[in-house]
Amino acid sequence: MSLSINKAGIQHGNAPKIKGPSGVTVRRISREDALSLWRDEEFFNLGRLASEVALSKNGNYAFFIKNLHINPTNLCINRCRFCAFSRSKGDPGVFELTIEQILNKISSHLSEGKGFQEVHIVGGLHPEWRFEHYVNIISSIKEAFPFIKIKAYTATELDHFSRISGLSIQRVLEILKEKGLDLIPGGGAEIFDEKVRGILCPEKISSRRWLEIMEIAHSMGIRSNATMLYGHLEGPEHRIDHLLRLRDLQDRTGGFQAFIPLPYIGNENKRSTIDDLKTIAISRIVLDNFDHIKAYWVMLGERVAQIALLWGADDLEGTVTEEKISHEAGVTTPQALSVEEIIDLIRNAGRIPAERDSFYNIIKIY
Ligand code: V47
Repeated sequence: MSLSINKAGIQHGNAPKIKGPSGVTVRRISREDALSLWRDEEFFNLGRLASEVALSKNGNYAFFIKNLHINPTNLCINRCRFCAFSRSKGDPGVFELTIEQILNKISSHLSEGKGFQEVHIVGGLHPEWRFEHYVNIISSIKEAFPFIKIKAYTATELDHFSRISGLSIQRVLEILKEKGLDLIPGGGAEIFDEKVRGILCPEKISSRRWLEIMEIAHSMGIRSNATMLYGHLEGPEHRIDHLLRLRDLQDRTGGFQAFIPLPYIGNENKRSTIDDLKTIAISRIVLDNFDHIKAYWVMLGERVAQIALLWGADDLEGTVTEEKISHEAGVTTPQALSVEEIIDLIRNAGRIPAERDSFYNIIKIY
């Protein structure tokens, strides 16, 4: 496909237009357009186009949040083959945090003066914990720290709660929301293509179920993110298919806040910065109804995440602290970045650092 960036705009079929600040126009693109953009487009053109879209949506801002990731347990009945984090009973390195330990982590983090906005809680599907325990984690955090927003439990975990409790997803979510759940992280989506998913993680919920759970959450006013795990068995056509399924759902619900492409950690030989940046750029262009594309520095690495801010991303996630999922898989990024480090990354990329809350309200511009 020929793509040209000029004052007259970028033409992709007849779909709706997005207008960039420099007058560039992008139309909603089809599966075929997206594939040919991926295959044929000159790398820098792709980056400029994606950056135009990002600028048109969020101006020159790049967002971050002061947050804390907590994984309550790594015991998991699923044991997906790509996941280096999960353990079975008796394995070395198993951990199960008590609610008291979770609360202590939060309060010691607060007392270190790292005032933060949000806890991000995801973990394994524990073989014995009951739904009530997962609910108590949320209610205990909210009771002790009512000012902290709780982003917790992926669609995979929510499906597990529904199975072990016998309650519908709707009811599971009602209870969690009542006890303090504020929003849902985007994990567990992996790759939607049924064939690839069937090899990558046959034990995981189906793509259809993941999307259904998100649709129910959105219909209840609970916002969420969406992820895509790439760089394993899939090809570009599977990545684009994944994006289009998300775009379709977002057209119906509008409940997704951010999309986060996650590079598979574990086969570094297969990874390249070009691939990471192209994935961010294509995501930004295809997901014309998503406000935010997050470059998750923990998995991308700080430098690639920084460059991604010029390839369509507008969010670096946050200070994070104690990330375990990708560190178990061997990433060499730090466990946390300070606010100063994040601000420097954003400024040096020529963007304006904007500290945000869980719903992208700006708290402070640096
Ligand atoms: O779903 C597991 C992925 C996800 C590996 O919503 C791996 O704001 C790479 O979803 N290599 C969990 N990825 C993390 C996640 C997330 C992270 C940051 C922000 C948000 C958000 C969500 O991690 C899992 C899985 O796709 N994962 N193992 C691995 N070896």
